Order: sequence, then C-alpha cells, then structure tokens
Amino acid sequence: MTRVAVTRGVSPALERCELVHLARRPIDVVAAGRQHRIYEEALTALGCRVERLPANAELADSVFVEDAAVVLDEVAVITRPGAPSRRPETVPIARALAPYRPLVHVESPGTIDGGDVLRIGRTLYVGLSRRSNQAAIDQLAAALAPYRYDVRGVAVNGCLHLKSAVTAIADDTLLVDPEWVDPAVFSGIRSIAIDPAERGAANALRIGERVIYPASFPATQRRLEAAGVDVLPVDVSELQKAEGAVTCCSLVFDIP
Ligand code: CIR
Repeated sequence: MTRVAVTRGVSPALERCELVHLARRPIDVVAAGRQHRIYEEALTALGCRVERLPANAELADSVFVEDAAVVLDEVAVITRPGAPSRRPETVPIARALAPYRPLVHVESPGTIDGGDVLRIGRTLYVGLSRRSNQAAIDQLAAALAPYRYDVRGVAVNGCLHLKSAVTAIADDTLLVDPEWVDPAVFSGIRSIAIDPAERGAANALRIGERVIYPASFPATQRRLEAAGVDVLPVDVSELQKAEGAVTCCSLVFDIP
C-alpha cells in the first residue's frame, strides 16, 4: 500500500486570494513557499509519497488543493468550487487523480469546496457554508449511493468551511470548535474541543496515527497531546493569512 499526497506549489499570486472572514494582510509569498515545502516534508516524514503539481501564476488559491476534490477509497469527486475564481483549479487535479480513481463531477448549479466535506466512516458531512450548497449535496448523495455513503448537510456559522470547525484526528475522535459547528451533530463520537482563545484551531490533518497541526495553536496542541494524540507541528502562518490551514494543502489517499 502506498499513501499518496497530491499538493500544488504556492502561486506567486497568493496575495490576491479569496478572503471571507479575514482582513487582507501582506503575504510573504517566498516564506509561504518555504512553509509549504516544510509541510510537504512533514507529509513525506509520515509516509506519504508527495505528488506536487506545478504552481500556477494565475490561480491565487490553487495551493489549497483540498477544495478541488473529495477522494474516497472507491471514487474521486471533482468539485465545483463555490468561488468562481477557483473553478479552473479542478482541471489539473482531475488529471492527477484520474490514474487512481474513477471520477465523478459536481455540475452547476451545485457548488462545493472539498474543505466542506468531512468523512467519518461511511458518512460524509458537508458544510452548508457560503461555498457549498444543497444542490451539490444532492448530486453527491446520488453519485455515492452505489458505494453506500450517506451524505448529510451540516450548518456552519462564522467560518469558511466545515473543516475549519471540525476534523477527525483518529477513527473515533474529532477536534471541534463548538462556536462554529454544533457538536450535537456528531453526538456519540468522542470529541476534543479547541482552546476557545484559539479560533481556527480545529483544522488538523491526520496521517495514520499522527496529526500535522499548525504551530500557532499551542494551547490546543497541549489538549491534543494530553489526550494522547501524536502531534507534528508545522508553521503555516503565511498560508493562514489566506484562510488556509493544514488539511487544505493536500489530497491524501491510499493506492495498492
Ligand atoms: C479561499 O477562500 O478559498 C482560500 N483563500 C482559502 C481556502 C482554504 N481551503 C481549505 O481550508 N480547505
């Protein structure tokens, strides 16, 4: 078994990224590129084979590859991102995934960002954010029914994507920001709440038994470690200025 992580280089246009909740601040694109390389090294250290797609000078947000696809064991869904500026990002992602999975495509009027899709077992929770709509959820449910996935919409408040508010850090454990998503949606699943002083801290990238995690949330990191989670911190501060975090910079999946 090989674990593949598809990434894409940081666009020199990152400063012109889409922003929803953050004020625009200067971004040091060279530092962002350096941080992204270290993030890729963390993926490699945790056993992934990194497949890096070339940076694109026109597509400001294209480093955030997670939003362009949802890769499941049986199939990959190519999204139709909610921000029109991001729709061309899906083309090279579809090309990169085609050797590994059959592809299905979300079509208009559906819009969905991969950052809104959280898989827990055979349930896909989809954030009803500014980016993802019910039409896409309906398409996803129809396309994935043959594979026996259940697809459910989830309200999110105040954040960009569902995975800004909740991510899975183990098969049976979630990291949650209860201000941004109602934890009752996931009742029955063990969850760890972020430190409330650290907004944005719910986005963690699980790779096997370990978790790649932003270095900027030390109090929540301590909570994770106290719960026995093996955390690998990475500095993604420049990418965070673009409303990115750790799940958004890769598409991780297994191949035989
Ligand atoms: C956007 O607004 O689309 C980008 N600036 C950030 C996307 C981050 N994506 C993610 O967390 N899945």
